[in-house]
Amino acid sequence: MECNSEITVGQCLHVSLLRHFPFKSPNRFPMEVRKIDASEITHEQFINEHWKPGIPLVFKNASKVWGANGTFSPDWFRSKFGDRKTTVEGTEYTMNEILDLVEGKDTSRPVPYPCKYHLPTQLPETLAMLSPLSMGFAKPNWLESSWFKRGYWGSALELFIGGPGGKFPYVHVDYYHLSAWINQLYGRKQFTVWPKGQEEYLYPEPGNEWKSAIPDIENVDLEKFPKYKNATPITFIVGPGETLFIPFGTWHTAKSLEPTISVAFDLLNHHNFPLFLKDVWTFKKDQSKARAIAAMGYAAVGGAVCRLGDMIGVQRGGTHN
Ligand SMILES: O=C(O)CCC(=O)C(=O)O
Ligand SMILES: [Fe+2]
Repeated sequence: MECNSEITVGQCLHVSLLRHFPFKSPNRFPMEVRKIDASEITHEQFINEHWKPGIPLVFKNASKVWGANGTFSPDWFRSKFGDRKTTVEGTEYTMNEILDLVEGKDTSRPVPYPCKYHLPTQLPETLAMLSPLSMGFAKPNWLESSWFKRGYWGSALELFIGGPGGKFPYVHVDYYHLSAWINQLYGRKQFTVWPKGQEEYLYPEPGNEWKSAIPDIENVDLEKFPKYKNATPITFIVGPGETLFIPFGTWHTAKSLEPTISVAFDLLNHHNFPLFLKDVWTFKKDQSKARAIAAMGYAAVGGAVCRLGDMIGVQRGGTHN
């Protein structure tokens, strides 16, 4: 909508905000997750309307630029990487074994969820099919800089495989205050997010504050977790070709509705960097104070270099760890 002289700037702003965030809860978190075509939003609009305010979004087709889009499927993985192994909950499986389980061809044992492959180390051949990783939106991403490729900073570029009803084991916020990008490439997955400010209703586990103590979010024992009755979960489905952006600090969980394949990666830049640094301290100090100080120093220098790189327009490419 164009602003014109017959309406005031205030009205114009109001109408324009309503257009972008049509359903508001009292704390300004939309009651629905917006789903849009990548052509409907610029990178700048994404930054201002979703990344900065921390509002989740589903892109209908941002991953169309990836070779993986339309290619990744159970049959494709069987034919290319059927023998590739990974360990899930302490048991080693081949790709063929996982796919037989999730597709119901093997009913002799439970289907674990999530079955994950760390792409840079376990399926490096596929990385070229996920380029550019940012899809034009997930940038700047300091996790693609060589500073944060070295060592473990809570980030991962992973393939998730799941079967019907496979539930992510807990409701959580992602480690290190990273924002997550979940790219659904095969099958449909159901996600649930909780509006900001509802952590109290989700009972963060003492000592593991990133994880809810509620064991089964679909059947909450309200006698044990009475505050949960105030929670307003938002549940929606992400289908093949769609990408879900989960801003840092957003409580979420997922359930595979059918055989699914997705690729998840994280985003770090100057917006979440201060909270990231705080988490580096919290997590590393459990190992040793000296380690935590060294890690903080390294991350702080890395962050400063990346910030400078953003200012002078350094292009980071490829993938992160
Ligand atoms: O796709 C899923 O199962 C959710 C993954 C997730 O939230 C995570 O790995 O942190
Ligand atoms: Fe997560």
